[in-house]
Amino acid sequence: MFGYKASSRKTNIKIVGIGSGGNLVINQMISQGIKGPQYINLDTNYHFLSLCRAHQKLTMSQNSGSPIEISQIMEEAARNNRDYFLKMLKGSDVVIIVAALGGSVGSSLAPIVAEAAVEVNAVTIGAVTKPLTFGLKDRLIMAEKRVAVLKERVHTLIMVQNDVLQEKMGRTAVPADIFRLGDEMLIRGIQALITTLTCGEINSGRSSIAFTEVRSFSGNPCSTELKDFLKKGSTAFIGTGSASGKRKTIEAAKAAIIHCLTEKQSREADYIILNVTRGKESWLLDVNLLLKMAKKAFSEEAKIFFADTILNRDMGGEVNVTVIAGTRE
Ligand SMILES: Nc1nc2c(ncn2[C@@H]2O[C@H](COP(=O)(O)OP(=O)(O)OP(=O)(O)O)[C@@H](O)[C@H]2O)c(=O)[nH]1
Ligand SMILES: [Mg+2]
Repeated sequence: MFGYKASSRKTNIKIVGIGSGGNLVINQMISQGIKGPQYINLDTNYHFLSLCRAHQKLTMSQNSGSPIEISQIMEEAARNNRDYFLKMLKGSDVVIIVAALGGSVGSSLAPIVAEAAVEVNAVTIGAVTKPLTFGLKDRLIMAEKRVAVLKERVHTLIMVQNDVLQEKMGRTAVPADIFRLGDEMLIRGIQALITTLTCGEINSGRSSIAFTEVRSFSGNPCSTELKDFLKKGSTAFIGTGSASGKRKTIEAAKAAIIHCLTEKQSREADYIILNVTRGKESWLLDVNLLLKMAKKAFSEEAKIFFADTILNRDMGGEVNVTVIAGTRE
């Protein structure tokens, strides 16, 4: 079940960062050398965009007014420029839309970009953070509404809830720490997703990847099978864990699974993406044990996509595990 032949055509993945939060995530992915997808920055803040590093940058004019008024104006403008978005996304197999919900730019434009992505026939994924409930009420209402709209428009919505992170980090955590962890989770989640979706394709991961092995535990190429799962429609949550020492892979997997299970909805997952990232000096010991752990924790029926990513550098003995659990609505 190993070593699928790379398809003759590479999977075309476009990742669109929208608004400040979304673009910060994209910028970090580029800085970390995560190669393969085409990156697009979309924002109204021209100065901020000039500092961004995506392959393509799109700006829309900035308006004044309350966040709700600004969103309405922007939505209208985006609707009038639908052809522009269609052109931007044409030819993509997968579109991942990244935004921090609760602001005006990401919240209002993400659903419109999603609509265009579906129209060009791409598997359309939203990867978003939800704001803290102690934030401004306007932002919260906006985020809740947008989650509902996005669930209708995208095929799969991957969510990081800042409130859940705050609970995990404890009362002393400040918003900046929560945002940092949320961004890191999105990055690792997207990395796990694109690694699995592009299994066998050489430059799908970080530039320093020596070898990526993906198994789907059936006869089909896992990218096709995973795309089918994503397309059926689901809400997905991410868990991350790191460990070093003798039982590091198991410990990191345990931490990632526990982390993911803090989102109650993931307890009935239909599919699980499990990505182990290790340095070239580490050995992967028992894949079957990892799979058993995941099935026991989530669901015995869940389909598992397993990716083993070996970075071409020393990770100081540390192993990272990322889990994405997707549940059909
Ligand atoms: N993930 C993440 N979220 C952030 C960060 N900074 C702020 N947020 C959260 O993201 C929400 C949206 O903020 P932005 O991304 O700045 O909003 P925007 O879409 O650019 O729209 P504006 O309101 O016009 O700036 C805020 O309500 C915060 O909850 C960050 O660095 N990372
Ligand atoms: Mg902004």
